[in-house]
Amino acid sequence: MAVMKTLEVLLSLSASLVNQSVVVFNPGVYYFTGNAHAILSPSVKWVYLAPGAYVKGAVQYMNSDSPLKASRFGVLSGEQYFYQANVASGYNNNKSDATSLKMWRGDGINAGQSWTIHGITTNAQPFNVMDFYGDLENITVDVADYKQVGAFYTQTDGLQMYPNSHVRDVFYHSGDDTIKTYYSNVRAERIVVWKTNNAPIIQLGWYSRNIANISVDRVDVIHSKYQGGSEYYPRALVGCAASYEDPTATDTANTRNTIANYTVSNIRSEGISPALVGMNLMSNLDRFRIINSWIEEFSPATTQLEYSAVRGFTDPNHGNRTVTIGAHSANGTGLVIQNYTVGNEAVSLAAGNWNRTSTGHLDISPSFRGKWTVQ
Ligand SMILES: *[C@@H]1O[C@H](CO)[C@@H](O)[C@H](O)[C@H]1NC(C)=O
Ligand SMILES: *[C@@H]1O[C@H](CO)[C@@H](O)[C@H](O)[C@H]1NC(C)=O
Ligand SMILES: *[C@@H]1O[C@H](CO)[C@@H](O)[C@H](O)[C@H]1NC(C)=O
Ligand SMILES: *[C@@H]1O[C@H](CO)[C@@H](O)[C@H](O)[C@H]1NC(C)=O
Ligand SMILES: *[C@@H]1O[C@H](CO)[C@@H](O)[C@H](O)[C@H]1NC(C)=O
Ligand SMILES: *[C@@H]1O[C@H](CO)[C@@H](O)[C@H](O)[C@H]1NC(C)=O
Ligand SMILES: *[C@@H]1O[C@H](CO)[C@@H](O)[C@H](O)[C@H]1NC(C)=O
Ligand SMILES: CC(=O)N[C@H]1CO[C@H](CO)[C@@H](O)[C@@H]1O
Repeated sequence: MAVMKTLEVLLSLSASLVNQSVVVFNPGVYYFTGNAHAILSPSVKWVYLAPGAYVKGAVQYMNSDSPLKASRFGVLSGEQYFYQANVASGYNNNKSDATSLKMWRGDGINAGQSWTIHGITTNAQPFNVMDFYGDLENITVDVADYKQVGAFYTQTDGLQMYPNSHVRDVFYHSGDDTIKTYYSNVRAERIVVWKTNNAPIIQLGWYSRNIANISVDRVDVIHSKYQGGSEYYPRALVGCAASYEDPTATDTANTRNTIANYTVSNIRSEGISPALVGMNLMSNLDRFRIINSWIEEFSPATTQLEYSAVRGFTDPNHGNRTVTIGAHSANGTGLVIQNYTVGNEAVSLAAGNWNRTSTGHLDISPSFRGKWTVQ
């Protein structure tokens, strides 16, 4: 194990740690400057940030054959970086999904690897907080007691949850896709969110996805600061953005793909809130349930943020068919909203207070009549 001293972090971590498997930051303040970050030696599997360690930098794992880890109660802070700092552009602001700096990055990931992050706080990220590269279908993430603060910018996403991930006890201050459910067999629970303007809080869009068995339970939105609704980039508690490549197109579906067996439960939103759902569906939907949701109050009507829209896109490769809801669900009901309350008022079909202009503000495409319910 290598114990870092302040001056050493300015040296190339790759060169100085060739045989080390653990890097330890003891209590103290460390910095890499705004145009460097820690590209770790391939031998390094574990970054240990002791309580009281405050590291101004970003971490890039280069190990391709071991479980990876970050732990203890220190802070990793991106405060020295420009917004969207692009490593390939000298850390200047130049947006690139591939090379803008992630606070946590892993390169050359192989099947069977995992990443554990326990206890850590990430501050002031310049871009997506975390992305790994390589075989992302076969890496899993284990997150506990994680805090993310200082979302001063947009593009301040939450963590990726690769297949079979378990994410719990998290605080997110986030300005973009926050709880990102892009993969199957994921459980996310006990998440407190302070949301700034961009993107839905639970995101499952951008591409047509074939995913199943996802559970998001006990989400407490303590504050949200959306400025206005957005049709293609829904601002809602649960949402699917339209196509990443062609956001205003509605023929971007793949009707071979289905989002199934997905449950959001016990989601509460305090204060002025956005819509419950905003879905531009590029996949079929089956057994999608939103159970026990509470919205304290909606944003003022001028923002158009209160409308829950669900609309289906067409698939040009399969006869321009529109995606389906409920084709493989009990009673053909693919979207079940159960126990939805706004303020003190329970919203349901039976109570007749669900539509666009009444309490629930659900504006679901008429073509899906009978395929969804609110009860
Ligand atoms: C920004 O990044 C793109 C590639 O993503 C590159 O072509 C371009 O030269 C970069 N611009 C600057 C100013 O570095
Ligand atoms: C669903 O995902 C959980 C992990 O969240 C996993 O334990 C379980 O085995 C999965 N179920 C199926 C049917 O794959
Ligand atoms: C969804 O769950 C049902 C019931 O457990 C199961 O029969 C079905 O195969 C699952 N669907 C997918 C796509 O995993
Ligand atoms: C309905 O949801 C609320 C939270 O909004 C919860 O407190 C309540 O227990 C739920 N009711 C049932 C019957 O589950
Ligand atoms: C699908 O829609 C496109 C654009 O409207 C049209 O050109 C094409 O002929 C349609 N294909 C089928 C199979 O209907
Ligand atoms: C299917 O619909 C029937 C009649 O409306 C209802 O009694 C039953 O509970 C429904 N089943 C499910 C699984 O929702
Ligand atoms: C919406 O629901 C309200 C309350 O039930 C009703 O008065 C109104 O006519 C409905 N609007 C539409 C367009 O159906
Ligand atoms: C090597 C390995 O585990 N590959 C798996 C990666 O994930 C895909 C999709 O789930 C599987 O089909 C592969 O078998």
